[in-house]
Order: sequence, then structure tokens, then C-alpha cells
Amino acid sequence: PASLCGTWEMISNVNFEGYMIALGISTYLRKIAMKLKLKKVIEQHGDKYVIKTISAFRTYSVSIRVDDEFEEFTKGLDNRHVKSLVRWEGKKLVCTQTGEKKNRGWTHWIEDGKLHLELHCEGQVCKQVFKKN
Ligand code: RET
Repeated sequence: PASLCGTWEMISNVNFEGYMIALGISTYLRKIAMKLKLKKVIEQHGDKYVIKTISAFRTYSVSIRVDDEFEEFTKGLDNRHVKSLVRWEGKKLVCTQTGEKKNRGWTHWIEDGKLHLELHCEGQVCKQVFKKN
């Protein structure tokens, strides 16, 4: 399957606000976050992926091993501790984040040469698309 690796620039962002509200992110932080042009840098080192969400304001980085549950602290986002498990479901890289918030996780996949990311929490779904830099 097409590789997720590379540097990606956000071209669309639908319902980021709803997702952030579901996470309990403050109005103040949401206003800042909504204005950001996000970049994703995804690297693979052996069986490890590093996914960086980069903005001028704040950067969030996570290292994952597929099929290997880990403790994630969502530092600078909603600052929660979750148990995260990332798996391949066909061509999609799917993460479930178990913790205080129900139905929390994300899915990354490539479609038409673009990186698609769906973020969900409780009943909210945010859809972001990135083009290759
Ligand atoms: C920003 C700015 C500060 C407020 C919020 C942010 C959101 C970050 C998100 C990151 C998602 C990361 C994923 C990583 C996958 O491994 C932009 C840092 C809320 C939603 C899906």
C-alpha cells in the first residue's frame, strides 16, 4: 500500500471544532487551534512510526508500534492519559484511545495520493486532508 511517510500540509479540516469540544478543549485554545495550518510529518523506523502534528503554535509528537498497546499522554491537547492501540485495518492505520472519553481514536489512510485523517471522540468526527509537500 501507499506509504504514509513524508511531510504533509493540511488542505481541509472539517469539524475540528466539534472534536475539540468533545475533548473538553477550552474556548481559548480552540480559537488558536482553528487558525492553525497543520503539517504532518510521518516517519517510519523499522516497526516504529513517529507521527508529528506540527504548527507554529504547538507541536504534538507520538511514537507508535503497530499492535503494541502503549500509554499516551496527550500533552498540550487535552492532557489526558489514554491507552492507545494502533493496528492496520486493510490500508488504514487505525488507533483506538481508551480512557475517560468514549469512542476516541483516529484513522490515517492514503487516497488519491493524499493523506486522510479522521479523528473521532464521543459523537464527533473531524476530517482532515493533507497534500504531499
Ligand atoms: C494542536 C494545537 C493545540 C490544540 C489542539 C491541537 C490538536 C492536535 C491534534 C493532534 C492529533 C494527532 C494525531 C496523531 C497521530 O498519531 C493542533 C496541537 C487540540 C488533533 C492524530
